[in-house]
Amino acid sequence: MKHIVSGIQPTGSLNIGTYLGSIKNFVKLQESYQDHHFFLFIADLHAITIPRDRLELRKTIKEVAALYLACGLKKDNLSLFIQSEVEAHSQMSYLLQCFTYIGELERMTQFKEKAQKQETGVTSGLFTYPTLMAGDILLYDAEYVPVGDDQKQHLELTRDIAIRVNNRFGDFFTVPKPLIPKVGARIMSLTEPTKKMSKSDTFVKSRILLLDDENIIRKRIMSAVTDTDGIIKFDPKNKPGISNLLTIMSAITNTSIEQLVTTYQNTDYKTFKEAVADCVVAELKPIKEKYSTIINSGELDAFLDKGKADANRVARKKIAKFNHKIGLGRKQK
Ligand code: ATP
Ligand code: LTN
Repeated sequence: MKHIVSGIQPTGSLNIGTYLGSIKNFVKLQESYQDHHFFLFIADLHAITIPRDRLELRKTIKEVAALYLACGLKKDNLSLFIQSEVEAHSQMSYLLQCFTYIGELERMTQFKEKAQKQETGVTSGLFTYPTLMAGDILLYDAEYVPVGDDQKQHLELTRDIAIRVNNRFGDFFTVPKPLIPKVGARIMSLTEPTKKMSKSDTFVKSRILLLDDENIIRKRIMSAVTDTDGIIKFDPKNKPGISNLLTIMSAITNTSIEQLVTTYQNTDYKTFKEAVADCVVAELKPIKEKYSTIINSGELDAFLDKGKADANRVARKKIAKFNHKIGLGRKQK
């Protein structure tokens, strides 16, 4: 069976950027790729590449796991697991470092941006982060990797590493392809719409969390930064705020941006923002309800145990084969 793999870091409460750029897309893909098996995980090993409070981290791991299910993923063709519970991920990351050049890692824009923001020392874990991600994907021979726009470069590197290994040792890894949503791959900050909406932004008003109360959601959207020309049209360069709100509405309602522009072009920003707020509130309401049932049930732990067993079965086999392939260990043939 073919595999689809993706992960989300437990670096903070999830916002509608992560939701529209990844989880909502996973839900759709589960419908269109029913013959594939999905390995989705909580990337806690990635989260520690930047210093975290350990109690906060543990709480967020659980929250992200519950949110995956609350957002409507079906359990049939899914293994949901916590990355650190599958040791092969750390092992594979080290092995792949031996097939990755320093120059390649130095070129990663996410590393450069995160290293720049870092107040204390930049860890070598942050530098080698892309090899951990490559391992996450190659361990499962993923055919597709659904991600937001910001992960394209990491996916390209993963493909380069896979091809390099294959050229040296014969076809060993499946070379993965990214699946990037047409709308919603880059949701922008509500306060600075030229920047990505991010979990780690210090400004809380920049984002809407999946678990925010209705009145907070409405306030954030009504006060989202726009412009003064009063025209509703899609122009990300000159009108990033309005374009971002159109994108959010389009991704949620599955209505094209052109159609939304036609519907709202003769209204004002207040009316349009109220409509955006209504659709965000309606989308998040059932998620919040499901979340509160799941987080307090044994169902989540049972499903994560199953995911851990499924993932370990596949990953352990692959890492053992890889060790052997590259000449490690005692086995001669
Ligand atoms: P942070 O928001 O703290 O910078 P991150 O986005 O780098 O975190 P994750 O939360 O692990 O890291 O991202 C999970 C998935 O969500 C990835 O596929 C990523 O591309 C996508 N994603 C994250 N933020 C957005 C956004 N603003 N718009 C669209 N997709 C996003
Ligand atoms: N690096 C990603 C999260 C991530 C991921 C992965 C995504 C870790 N491992 C494997 C897809 C496949 C991020 O920061 N958004």
